[in-house]
Amino acid sequence: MDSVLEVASHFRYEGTPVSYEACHVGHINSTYFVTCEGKEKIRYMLQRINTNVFPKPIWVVENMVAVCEFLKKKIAEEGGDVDRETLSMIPCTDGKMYYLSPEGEYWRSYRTVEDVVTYNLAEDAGMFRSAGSAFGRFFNRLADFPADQLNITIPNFHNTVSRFADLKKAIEEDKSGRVKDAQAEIEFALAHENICSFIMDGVEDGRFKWGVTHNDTKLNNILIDQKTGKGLCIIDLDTVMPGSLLFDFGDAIRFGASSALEDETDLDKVYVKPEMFEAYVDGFLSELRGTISEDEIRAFPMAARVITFEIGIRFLADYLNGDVYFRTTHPTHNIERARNQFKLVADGEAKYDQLMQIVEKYI
Ligand code: GN1
Ligand code: MG
Repeated sequence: MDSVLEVASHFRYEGTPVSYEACHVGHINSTYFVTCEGKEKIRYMLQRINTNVFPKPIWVVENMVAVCEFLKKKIAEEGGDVDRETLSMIPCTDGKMYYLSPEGEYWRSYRTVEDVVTYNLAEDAGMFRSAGSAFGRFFNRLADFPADQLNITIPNFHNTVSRFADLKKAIEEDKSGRVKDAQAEIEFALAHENICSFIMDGVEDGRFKWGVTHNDTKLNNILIDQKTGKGLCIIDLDTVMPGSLLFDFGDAIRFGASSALEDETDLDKVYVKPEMFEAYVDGFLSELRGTISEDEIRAFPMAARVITFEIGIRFLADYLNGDVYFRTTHPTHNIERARNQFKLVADGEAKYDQLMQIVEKYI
């Protein structure tokens, strides 16, 4: 692999890159914090784009540049802090917004937003409420972004029907001989095929709008201001693409309304927390009132279940394919994650009436 400091030397940083540390969050790209010394110490984030997942890395960078520029204008109009409320990408010495190394690896960089925290678990409803309003605000700010200018970095990213077809293919091919070890999980997945088309059906018949969405709304993709505790800056813009806001809602609940981390293996510890669901609904709708329809609000509990199922079948398919997509630390990692997600699907099913009662309060 490229040397991180050598790569860093190709970016127009203030000061000289002197040290770096790896950041182990995220299943896809490789991320480093680079410290530069000059007049002051400044930290930058340097990321190697995973070209197995993003075969057209330049498309990812183009989207990020366009979205960040657009957001900066909006934030300035609102009188916000353009340096902290969205990412500031750093050009390379040749003016490009990415660096292509002689080894053929693509790198991009932005300035680190300081004095923020991120969470992998929502322990506090107030904080998860502000996560909901941060993603609602993000959606609103991008409402008039010219969606046709976005590159489709991963086609059918949240098309659960096509994700299900991918799983079936993985089962048929059984590339790593693991089908025999995943019988219960495969059975669970096959028994839930009927929920896959829930969101796309609503999009096709016009009940659910199509806008610009983030598509990876995990709680740890929000930088939370250490001083105010408010959701400050949305990161990981790799999959910003046209979509339904139910994708973003569902993914946020999947991750943040869970009682446990995505790779918790003690399934008794994994369940949906209705109080976190409610906090997120409250925050999300505080920003989206007027933009979102009653049909969409009523679809919240199902959307959360569908997107949780979708990520579950993606983990399962990757297990069957031999762990070629998500980063894993051990051979059963992906199937453990799939089990964890399926437990949430089943619990969301059992708590459906309770979640619907919450949602009805907002209609
Ligand atoms: C991946 O970027 P990262 O690691 O947060 C994945 C998401 C999944 C998530 C599961 C491009 O996100 O779709 O929901 O893992 N991103 C991509 O944790 O596939
Ligand atoms: Mg991501």
